[in-house]
Amino acid sequence: MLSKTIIATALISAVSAHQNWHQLWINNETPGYQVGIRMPPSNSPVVDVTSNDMACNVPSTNGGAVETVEANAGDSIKVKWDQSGHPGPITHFLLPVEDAATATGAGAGWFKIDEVDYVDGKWANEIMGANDMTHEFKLPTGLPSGQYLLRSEMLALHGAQTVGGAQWYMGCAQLKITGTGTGSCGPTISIPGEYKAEDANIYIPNVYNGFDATKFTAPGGPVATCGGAGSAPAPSVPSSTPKPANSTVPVASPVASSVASPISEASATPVAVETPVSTPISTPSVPSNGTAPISSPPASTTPSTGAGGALPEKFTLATFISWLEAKAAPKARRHARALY
Ligand SMILES: [Cu+2]
Repeated sequence: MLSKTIIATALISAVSAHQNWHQLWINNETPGYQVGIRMPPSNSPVVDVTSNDMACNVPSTNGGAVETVEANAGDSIKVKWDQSGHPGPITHFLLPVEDAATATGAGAGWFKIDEVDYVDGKWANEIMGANDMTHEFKLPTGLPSGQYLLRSEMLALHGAQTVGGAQWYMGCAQLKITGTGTGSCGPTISIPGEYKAEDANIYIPNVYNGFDATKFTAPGGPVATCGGAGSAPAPSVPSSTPKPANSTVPVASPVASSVASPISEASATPVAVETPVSTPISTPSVPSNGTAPISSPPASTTPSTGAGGALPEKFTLATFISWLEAKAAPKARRHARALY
């Protein structure tokens, strides 16, 4: 029989198997897997909102080799991420730059062009899970021609009950956009700078207890509008409303098919869990009490797993993960860089 320590070690690494953005499509045509996107050296999150890595993640080890991809204002952009059981929104930002191949992205001038938070009882990651971890949106029609960094951000809230516990996953694509816009887009924000560790949508003390996800709005301000009269803000988000037919089991198939998914690893370990492991980390569905949209430890239905608390004799995987995270909190939040 495995000791709790061994299981804990296995699960900590499983839980910390994170996510990256790997591919984009422009009007349903892709330049290729990991083409046009700066790949960070690991799939670990950034957790320090003051870090320059908040802009485009940890600098790629193949810097300079990334292709800048052509697109037109108004084009449809589809992104595909790794499977994610981490609850939270997805947002997209653009930054006009002189040279997309060399700009670091850190600093002022970013503007938001797309956002999906918590829709119809599902976080963006769950909605994407029902769509092969893809999400589609459009470039604003009023964009001026030029080079841009396109930043895709998935914020994970499963640790947001502590300051610094929110996890940021992001990547930047390099785009050369042809557009007819003559003005600029705004409002703009600075990355880093805009996000503060204790912002109400980043540090959420009650994230597991009474938090109303339906009122959540992702960081970064409102979606921008571009140019002068006649230009439109980012059009609606085609894939944010998945086919209703899929909506009852948003993450089932990706979980089953993704070997790299932390859920698969977790379920492969011989942990004695009582609940089905189909969606252990992400929210299985809106809980009956309706107050804890982020799955893990609804205090009303599972034994307390406070930081110093002991693990109960029988426990669900969600409870165990939350117990682990509480137990290893300081390390777990910084684990990322060290473990990968
Ligand atoms: Cu992770």
